[in-house]
Amino acid sequence: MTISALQKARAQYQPKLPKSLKGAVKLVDGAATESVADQAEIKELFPNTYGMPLITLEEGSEAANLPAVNVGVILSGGQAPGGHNVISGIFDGIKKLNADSKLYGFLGGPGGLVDHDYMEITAEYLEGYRNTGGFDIIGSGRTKLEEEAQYDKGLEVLKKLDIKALVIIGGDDSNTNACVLAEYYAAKDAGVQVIGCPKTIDGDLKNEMIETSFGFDTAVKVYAELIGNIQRDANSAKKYWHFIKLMGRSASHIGLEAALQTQPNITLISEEVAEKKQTLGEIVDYMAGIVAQRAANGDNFGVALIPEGLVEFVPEMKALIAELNDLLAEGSDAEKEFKIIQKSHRLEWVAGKLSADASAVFQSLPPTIATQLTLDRDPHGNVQVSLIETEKLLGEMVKAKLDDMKAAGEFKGKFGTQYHFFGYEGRCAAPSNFDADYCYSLGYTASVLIGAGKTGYMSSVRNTTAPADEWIAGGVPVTMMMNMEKRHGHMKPVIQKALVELDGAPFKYLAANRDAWAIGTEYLYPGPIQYWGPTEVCDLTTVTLKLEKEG
Ligand code: FBP
Repeated sequence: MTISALQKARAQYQPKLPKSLKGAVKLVDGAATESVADQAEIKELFPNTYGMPLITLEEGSEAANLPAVNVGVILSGGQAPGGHNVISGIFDGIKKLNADSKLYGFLGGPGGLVDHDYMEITAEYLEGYRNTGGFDIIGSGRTKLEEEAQYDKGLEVLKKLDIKALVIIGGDDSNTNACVLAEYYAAKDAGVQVIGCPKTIDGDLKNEMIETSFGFDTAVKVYAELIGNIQRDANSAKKYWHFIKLMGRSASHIGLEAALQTQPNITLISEEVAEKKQTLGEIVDYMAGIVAQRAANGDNFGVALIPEGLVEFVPEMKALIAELNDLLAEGSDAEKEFKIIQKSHRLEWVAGKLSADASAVFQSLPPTIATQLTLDRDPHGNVQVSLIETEKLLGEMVKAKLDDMKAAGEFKGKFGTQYHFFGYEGRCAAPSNFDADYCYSLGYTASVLIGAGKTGYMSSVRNTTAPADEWIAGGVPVTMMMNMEKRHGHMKPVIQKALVELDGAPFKYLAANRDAWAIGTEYLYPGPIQYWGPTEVCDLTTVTLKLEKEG
C-alpha cells in the first residue's frame, strides 16, 4: 500500500504517556461518588455500579503479573481524530499485562457486537493505523445498544471469544449505554467488564474529571486553519461576508474555541442565545448591525461563525423542535403516518399537528429549513442539526433586514455572502500531538482498569495543559456523570451534556473582546497543525482548556 510522506514519518511517532503509566502502576481509590443529579433514581437503576470510588493511577513498585486477557473494542458514533491511538494504547497496555492477551475489534460500531461481526487486531494490522486519523481500523456506527436482547446476543460472542472486558469508545450517549451494559453484565454476573472512553469532536463530554473529549483539539485546529484562510481571503478581496456553520451538535464549544483561535467578526453561541431568550429576529438584528457598522467604515466583508445546534436554542425554535421530536418519535403512530404521506403534503400535515404557536413558527420558515427539521432523528432521538442549513437561513434573513435598512437609509454598503459548513473536514484529520498522546494515554489507562477488574468506569486523563509526563490518569464511575433526562418522550438516565458555560473563562474572554473583533479586523491566522517543531506550536492544546485552567 502506498502511503504519503507525512503518514510514513508520522508512523514513527511514539505517543507520550504520563509518568505514572510508564512502568509499574498502582491504583489508588478516592472518595465514593454520587451522580451529578437525581441520585435516588440513578442509584436504583444502577445498584451494582453506583457510588464506586474515583480511581487515580500512580507509579507503583511491582510490575503486574496478570493472566492473559481477551478484550473487545467498539468505536461508536461520529469519527474523532485519535481513535486509532486509543486502540493502540489498549493494545500495548494489555500486551504489557501479559504478552498473550488479545484484542478483538467489533466491526462497524456497536452493531458489530450484536451481529457477531469482529476481527482480531494483531500487532501487524495495527501498525498501519498508529497516529492516523479516522475510525477505519474497525469502522464505526450509530447503532445504540439499549435492549436486553442485544446485550444477551453480545454476550454470546463475548463468551465465544473468551472476552473479559469490552471498551466502548464513544460520546455521551454511547458511554451512557456502556454504563447500562456494565450494570446489566454485573447484575448477571456475566464476567464481562465494560469501560468507556470519552470521544467526540463536539467537546460536550466533559466535567470535573474528564477535561476534554478526544478529537476536539485536532478537529478545531483544522477548522481554525480553514477559518483563518477564509479570513485572509475576505480581507484580501474585501467583497464577501462568509457565514460559516460549525459542527458540534447542541454545544457551541467548537465555535467558541475556533473563535478564540481566529478572532472573527461575529461568533454566535447557542447557550447565550438560550440564556438571553433571543429570538431569530434579535439574532438577525445583531448580525445586520455589525454588517452595517463595518460597511460604514468601508469594510463590506467579514466572517461569522454559527454553531450547528443554534436553532435548537432559539426559544421559539426550541419549542417547535421539542414538539416535532415528540410528534415524530421513532415508532409512534404519527411518525408512521408521516412516512406514508406524499412528500409534497408533509409540511402542511405537520403544521396541522402542532400547537398554534409552534405551527406559526414552522410555517414562517423557508420550506427547505422546515423540511430539514422533519428529517429522521438520529438513533438517540436527537434532531440531526448537521442537516439544517442554519447559515443560509441566517444569511437570507440578514439580507432581508439589510434591504429594509437600505430602504430606510440606514445601510449604504454591499452584502455578498458565501456559505460554508465545516465538520467532516476535521473529524478524521491526523491527530495533533495532543490528541495522539491523549488518546494513547486514554487507551492505556483503560487497559490498566481492565487489569484491575474494574467495570462501569470511564478512562480519564487530567491535568492536560501540563506536559504529558505530568498528566493524571485514572477512572471515573460513569454513574457519577448521570442525571435523568427526557428521551423519546421518556425519562432516562443519561450522562449530562456539557454545554458552554456563560460564566466560564472561555466565554468571558470572547464576550470581553467580541465588540473589538466585530468592527476592527483583528483576525488571527493559526495555519495548519504542526507535528514537528517548537512545543508552543506543536504540543499545546486548546485555548478553552488553557483559559479554564487559569480560571
Ligand atoms: P458524536 O461524536 O456525538 O457521535 O458526533 C459528532 C458529530 O460530528 C456531530 O458534530 C454532528 O452533528 C454529527 O456527528 C453528524 O453525524 P453524522 O456523522 O451521522 O453525519
